[in-house]
Amino acid sequence: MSEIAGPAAAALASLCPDDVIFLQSLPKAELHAHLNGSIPIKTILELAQKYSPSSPLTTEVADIIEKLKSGVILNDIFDFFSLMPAIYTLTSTPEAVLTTTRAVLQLFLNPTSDGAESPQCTYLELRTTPRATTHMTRERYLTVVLDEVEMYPATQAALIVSVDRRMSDSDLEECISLAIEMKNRCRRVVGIDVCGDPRSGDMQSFTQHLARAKGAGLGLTVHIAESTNNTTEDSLALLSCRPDRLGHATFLSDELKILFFEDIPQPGTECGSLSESESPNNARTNGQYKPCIEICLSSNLLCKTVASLDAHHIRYYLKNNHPITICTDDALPFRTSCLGEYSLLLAQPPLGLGLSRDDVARIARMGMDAAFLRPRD
Ligand code: 6MZ
Repeated sequence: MSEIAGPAAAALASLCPDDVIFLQSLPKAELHAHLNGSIPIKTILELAQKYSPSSPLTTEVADIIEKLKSGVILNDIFDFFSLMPAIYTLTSTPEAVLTTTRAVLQLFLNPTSDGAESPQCTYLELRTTPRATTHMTRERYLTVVLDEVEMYPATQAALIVSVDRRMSDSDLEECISLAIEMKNRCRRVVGIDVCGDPRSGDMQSFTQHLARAKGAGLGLTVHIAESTNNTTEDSLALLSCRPDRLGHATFLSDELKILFFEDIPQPGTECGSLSESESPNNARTNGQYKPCIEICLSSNLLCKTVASLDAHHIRYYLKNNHPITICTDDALPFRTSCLGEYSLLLAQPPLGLGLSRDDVARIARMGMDAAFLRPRD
């Protein structure tokens, strides 16, 4: 049974059966899916039952579960972050992390999870923030997730370690060290992500850690300019690390886009050097730097960071022939799927962007090309 609702469901419902078959048959990469944001509702309900069999759930957790069941309505992006503590309450033991990871991998990679005969996506880079609780260390958390990822072939599943914008220097140090150690042991650990509430954190202090991760051979993706709260300095600090991919990039200013993606010849910069020198000239890349933009249409619409598909920044990147990839972000609250997100590309306006099948196929290929662990590796 399909769990999708909202804009993705409306777009999918408007397609003819041939279009749906076309979208299902496209090889698709899901490169921006947060583990705890992608838990199937059925699994959340099972976890809630196990969580406290003898006493009622705390009101807060019960309230959030009701909202998730009936469809969360967000006033803005910050409402999204208030859902997470309740979800984390239910996924605080190694057993719950295992159940969750297994369910999310099945959701994306097993046939029929989307009500169709084909898996939602061909290749998944699942991301998650290593969380220490009273029941487990960060290392244990990651090991549990990685063991599940490794149940699938390397052509299908890999892991990105997220660091949260709220993390302290020592938390970052620990998470990046863990990611590097695990990557050295297992090639499925493919990258680092910077995520979390856009209002928090000083990204300049993150650059040295991100440089270390890149130096160790990990791919780098960062949530950037996701909300109007993200300042130019914040984006500059992140861009100075030359991430391989950018999450959202909704409010990246035209000035920064031109400076980084389209500029005239100048030597590049080292990670972190931009804000030290405060010289925007150092950012110029002669148009050679084209980080793939991870586009999450439903997420942006439901978090109200984008008013409509017509106003969506995907149009800028398509017009400028800049690589993009289509992602679900958090399928649980946004009630979406890979098929749902691709439907938003193909459906006619106002339900979708009205792109041609050729354009949609080209976008799907760009996603496959932007994977950190290429299926051919
Ligand atoms: C920024 C987000 C996010 O890591 O516990 N996360 N960060 N912007 C978003 N857009 C809506 N969606 C999810 O998954 C949940 C965590 O991912 C980040 C948040 O830090 C959230 O707590 P994991 O598996």
